[in-house]
Amino acid sequence: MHNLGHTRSSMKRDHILQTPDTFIRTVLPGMTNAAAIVHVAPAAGAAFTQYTAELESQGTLGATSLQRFLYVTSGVADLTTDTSFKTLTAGSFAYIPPGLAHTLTAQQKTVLAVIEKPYEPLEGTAPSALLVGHEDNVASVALMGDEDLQVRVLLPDNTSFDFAVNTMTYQPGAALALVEIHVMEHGLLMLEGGGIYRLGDNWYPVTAGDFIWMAPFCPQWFGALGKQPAKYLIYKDWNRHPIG
Ligand code: UGY
Ligand code: MN
Repeated sequence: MHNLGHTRSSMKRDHILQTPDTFIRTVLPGMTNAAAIVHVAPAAGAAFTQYTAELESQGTLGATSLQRFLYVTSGVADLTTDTSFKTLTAGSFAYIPPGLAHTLTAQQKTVLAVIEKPYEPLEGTAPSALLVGHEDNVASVALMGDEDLQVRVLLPDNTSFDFAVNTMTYQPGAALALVEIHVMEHGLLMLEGGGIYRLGDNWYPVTAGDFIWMAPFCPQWFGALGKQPAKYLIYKDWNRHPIG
C-alpha cells in the first residue's frame, strides 16, 4: 500500500532517526559488487561518517586514508593487509588505523557497519595498530550495576583511540537510568529488538534495522519493549578534550 508520505524517520537539528523504508543505496568510490547506505556524515553536522555496506559475494569496500571501524552484522568477509589475513564473521569487528592499506572482500553476501573518522592526534600518543576481535570474546559489564543492561566495550579504553564503539543489550523493560546529556555524539544501529528512544523532546518507537544519530548534548534515553532483548551498536567520540 502507498505510504502517503508517512515514515518514522525524522531529521531534527540535534538528531536523526533513519528507518529502513527511507534508506537510499549508493556506491562509494572503490566499492565493487556492493552498496552503501550512508546514515550520517559531516554534511549532517557529524564529525564522522557511518554507513551500512551491503556486499555481494566477492564484493569489496573502497580504500580510505581515514581510520575505519568495521562490525559484521551478517556474512563472512576477509580483511587483508600486507602483513595479515583475518576472516570476519557475524559479531567480528576490526579497527583499521589511518593510512593502513587494506582490502575487505566478502566470501558471501555480507553486511557491515562501517565508521570512518579523521584521527584526532594527541601529543605523546600514536594511533593503535590494526585490531581484530569478536564480540563474544569481549567481557560484558552491567551498566551502573543494572544486570539487565549489559555493555560490551569493543575497543580498548585508552587514549590511542579517539572514539569508542560498544554494544548495549537491554532485557525487556530495562532502560537507561537517566536522560543523558553529554558532549559526545553518537551513531547508533539497532541490531535486535526495539523499544522507545527519547531524543530531545521526542519519543520514538524504534526497532532492529533503524539508525540514530545524536548530536553533542542531544538529550537521550532508551527503554526496551517487547519480549526479546533489545541490542544496539553505539559509537561515541572519546578520550579527547572537547576543545580539540
Ligand atoms: O555511552 C553512552 O553514552 C550510552 N549510554 N548512550 C546511550 O545509550 N544513548
Ligand atoms: Mn549516550
